[in-house]
Amino acid sequence: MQASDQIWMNGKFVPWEDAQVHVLTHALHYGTSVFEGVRCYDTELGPAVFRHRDHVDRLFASARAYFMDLPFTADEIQSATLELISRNGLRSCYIRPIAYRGYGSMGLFPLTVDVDVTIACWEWGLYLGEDGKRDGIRGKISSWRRISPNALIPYAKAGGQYLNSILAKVEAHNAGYDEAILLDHLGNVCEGTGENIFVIRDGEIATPPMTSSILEGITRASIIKIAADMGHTVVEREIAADELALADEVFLTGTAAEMVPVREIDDRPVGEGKPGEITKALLEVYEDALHGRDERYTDWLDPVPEGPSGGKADAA
Ligand code: PPE
Repeated sequence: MQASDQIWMNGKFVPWEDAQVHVLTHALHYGTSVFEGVRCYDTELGPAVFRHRDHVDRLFASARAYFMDLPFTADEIQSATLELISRNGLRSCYIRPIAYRGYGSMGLFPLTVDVDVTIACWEWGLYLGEDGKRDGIRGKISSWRRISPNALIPYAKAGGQYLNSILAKVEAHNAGYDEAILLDHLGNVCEGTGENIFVIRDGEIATPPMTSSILEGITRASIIKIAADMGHTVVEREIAADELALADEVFLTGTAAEMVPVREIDDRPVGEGKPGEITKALLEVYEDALHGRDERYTDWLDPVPEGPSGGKADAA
């Protein structure tokens, strides 16, 4: 990965290489962490974080789901992130805030273990590649089902939950596909390993609802808004697995991946086997929104204050 200069750890800016944890950190053993993936773009307004507060709010919602009290406020996390980007002298980057049960005691009762919070940011290209975004990717319906609300908390973005995504990702990769599409425990279409999914047929844009065990994606919400503003009908409804075979267009959305057309599912072309017209039109407006080129969506951007960047790390 592409290292940057500093990482924010529990209120201090430390050099990248010093941001270490003990091997008996609780989260390393039990997955007791909650995190976010956020992006900062080089926009018309200068470097700006996309839907920053929505991500911070979701971090706190995930933490609540696992009984974690963060020792910082949402405002503190948000302003620490902006300062971190500025100190690292980055104009565009991926941002990873994480809150986790730290070092102190072992065992499955976690409430006695302190919660640590760190924020890192670095330059990270698109998750499914630039060519994936341009030409579309090849998807495989996973034999793994998405974690169900009977066992975990699908709306939370928690570290341990990603073992489910990892199983699906490896299976898809080993079978020669770019990404897995997971069904929920009832067999309805759910999402990718790190992206939400949209399915278009006869002009209707559908996406699975909260009740299909999705992570309620912020990119998903942005695309729903943009599509509605473009006059499309977006329906949040259960999508049967076999609807994928009938779809005219399918695309995935996520912060790391952004918006990615799916050109093939299980070796069957989606529509004409290339990104469709509605997908391409949405992608164009979405790109404009990310880069501050569309006034309707500039409220989604949290500008990084200009200032002397590259401040020294705090003493350990
Ligand atoms: N579902 C899952 C399971 C998921 O992890 C993400 C984000 C989404 C949907 C889309 O949510 P949003 O980013 O708010 O639109 N996945 C993050 C982590 C990916 C990773 O590889 O790490 C991300 O995209 O940053």
